[in-house]
Amino acid sequence: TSRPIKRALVSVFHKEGLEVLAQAFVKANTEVVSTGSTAKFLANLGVNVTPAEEVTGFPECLEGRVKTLHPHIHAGILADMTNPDHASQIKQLGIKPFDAVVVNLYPFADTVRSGANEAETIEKIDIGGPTMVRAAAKNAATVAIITDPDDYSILADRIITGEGFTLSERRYLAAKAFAHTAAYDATIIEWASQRWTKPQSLGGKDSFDTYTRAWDKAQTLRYGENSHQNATLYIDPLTHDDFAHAELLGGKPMSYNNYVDADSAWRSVWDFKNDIAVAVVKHSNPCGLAIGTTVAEAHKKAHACDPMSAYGGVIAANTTVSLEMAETVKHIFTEVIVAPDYEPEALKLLQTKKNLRILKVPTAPVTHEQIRAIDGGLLVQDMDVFQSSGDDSHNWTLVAGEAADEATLKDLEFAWRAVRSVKSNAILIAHDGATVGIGMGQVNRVDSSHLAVDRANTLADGANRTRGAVAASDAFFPFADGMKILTDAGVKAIVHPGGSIRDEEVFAAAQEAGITMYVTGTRHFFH
Ligand code: 93A
Repeated sequence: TSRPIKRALVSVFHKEGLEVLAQAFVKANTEVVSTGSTAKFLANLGVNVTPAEEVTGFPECLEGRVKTLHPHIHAGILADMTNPDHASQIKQLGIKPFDAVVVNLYPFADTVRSGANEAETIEKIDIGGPTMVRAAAKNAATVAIITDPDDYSILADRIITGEGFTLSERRYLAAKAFAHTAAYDATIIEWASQRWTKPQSLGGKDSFDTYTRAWDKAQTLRYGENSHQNATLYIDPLTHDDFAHAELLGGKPMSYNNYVDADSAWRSVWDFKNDIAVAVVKHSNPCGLAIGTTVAEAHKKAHACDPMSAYGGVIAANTTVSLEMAETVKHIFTEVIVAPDYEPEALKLLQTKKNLRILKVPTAPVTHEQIRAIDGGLLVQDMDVFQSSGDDSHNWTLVAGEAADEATLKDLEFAWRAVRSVKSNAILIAHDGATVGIGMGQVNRVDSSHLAVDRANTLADGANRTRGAVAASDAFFPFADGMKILTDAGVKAIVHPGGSIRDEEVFAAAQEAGITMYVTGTRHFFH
């Protein structure tokens, strides 16, 4: 099934690595057909190249948009030479078959990332390249398709030895090539669908019949959630300064769990766009979240919520990490720190901690879709962000007690934002712009309330941190019981979405307990 490579078509945007191929072509006296600048490049390396224009008998036109889109090229790629009919047809037509096609495509994603305008970007949508790649891949029966420069050396080898590739090798290369053009198209879809949304004249909301996205492999991780699980990080090919592209300024490579926790922490702090915020996260739940007048103060307040759990945690800040904050962090065993930047002295100090992964992410997270795999399917939803009218305290409804004073209302607003980051069922107790007790991830709201109160008070060296504090619940209280645990502990104001069939019962219990209660009408479940 091996087919020696006597005639090759080469058309590549990136010329790196062509030297090894050129040497092989010269050595084996391979017939080479090539496009404009690739032909020049190969000729300079001593290869005897035939320009594509000579094969097509047609000049390159439309500023290069039409170079290889011609039957003399495409029948040469698509002729299945194991089929006598094909062989005789192309012979009659005076078309010679190709044994190998080497193509890499216009750098569409690089062009988008460089900030090029729309017209420049459109010019970098390669049409002729993917056409050749797909044609050659379809015709793996007789053609070898090479799209990956890492495969040049093996191709060179097989040219020189005269072996060519076996059918199973050509088929593998074909599958790889189809993946390459599919990812290329998916990247174009991502770009186009962001810009070219469905106009009113075509009616309805945007939604394609297939879910198509390209993700570039960024790194193979050491392992997944556990050491027996393989894991890979894929990144958006069109972005460059978001969390997944974070710069690692110190410490060991990021692990799977590090990514999950740090992403969670990063999102938590950016829920507070108008404040300086710091989050300490463990197992993707905050064990402390606070705002402050300085980043160091915010960190101290966040850490104080639960110093025990902060051990081995992830810290995120939504502003430059100061030397003052770094001096505190230095003494806390921390897996990852993520921030938009670091004061030079702070970075130097943190870099002395060899195991601390230091991530720099210059831009705030962008609202994106969230993807979760289920058996045989994919759930895609909009990311949960603070965008509903119920997230604005002006629209809250007072359902028990007196309207909160300014300071209490500020704490309620803080608690409402902070509870978004906590896995459901979530109860969060806060005071003075900091969490003091978090009850996360329980299967009933009573346990979450207990947990929040217990953590607040057992971790406080005898101090009572719930008295006079406020609380938020990510969803309604189905009964008054969970709420009562909070009021019994001295919580003076509660905010929650409301919407339970027993709302009146809950409101009455709040009234009886003499606390202030607001409902938002908006829920922030997080599972
Ligand atoms: O502009 S195209 O969409 N039309 C074509 O006919 C065509 N043929 C090859 N792009 C085309 N190519 C691409 O040109 C290849 O995919 C490759 O990336 C590039 C190589 O052109 P040159 O050899 O002139 O640098």
